[in-house]
Amino acid sequence: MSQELSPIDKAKFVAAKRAVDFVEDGMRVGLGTGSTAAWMVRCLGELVRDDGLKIRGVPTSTRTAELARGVGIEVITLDEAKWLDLTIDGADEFDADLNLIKGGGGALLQEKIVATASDQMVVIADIGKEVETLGAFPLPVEVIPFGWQTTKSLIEELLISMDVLGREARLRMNGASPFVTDEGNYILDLHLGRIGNAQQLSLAMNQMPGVVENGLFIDICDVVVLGYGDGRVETR
Ligand code: ABF
Repeated sequence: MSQELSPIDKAKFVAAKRAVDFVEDGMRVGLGTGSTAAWMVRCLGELVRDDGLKIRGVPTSTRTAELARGVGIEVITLDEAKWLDLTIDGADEFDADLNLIKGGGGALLQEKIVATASDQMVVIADIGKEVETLGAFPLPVEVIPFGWQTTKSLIEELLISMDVLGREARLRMNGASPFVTDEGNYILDLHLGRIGNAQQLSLAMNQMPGVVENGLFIDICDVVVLGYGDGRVETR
């Protein structure tokens, strides 16, 4: 299958295929969102169908839930699972400490809840996601629709007080309307350029009443499985 793919899809596919080696019979598995995670769900579906692998999956979005059911994975809720053995998910950026930016696909809230309720989080990524310092990818922040413009102003003030380089916060749109998450919230994308102290920024933003969660995943990821366009795979 991988031979017909473009280099970027091949990188995503080989990372996903390697990552499913972490999955064992009987596990409760968190299923990430995004194009790389979709490869992983398809690979797991093959194992369920062809090898009789028995797992229960907790999806991180309605998109992933539909895909998982479609490939024959038993889907349960996080509350039914209570705790997960493993989560496999994509990312928008990762650094040498395996800290991440996630949420480009709009599912960061469920992704963070699921990942933190897992014994292990494995991230699958193509080489383009590796960065020295997080922040070139706009940082998604999920906010409550009520008073979102006030929350945006408070975030911008925080960025100034923390001396963050870029300070522009943009409401994510879906055509002419705001993009709405699975949880009914909005997303502000923060164009920061470079995030010097990711942990401090994450904690400070999450203290604001209008902020639900942000896309910085600090000390959550255990392993990154990195795919290359030529089919090589590395584990970090
Ligand atoms: C999810 O999908 C997100 O957290 C991240 O924003 C995105 C990565 O998408 P892709 O795998 O399509 O690059 O994992």
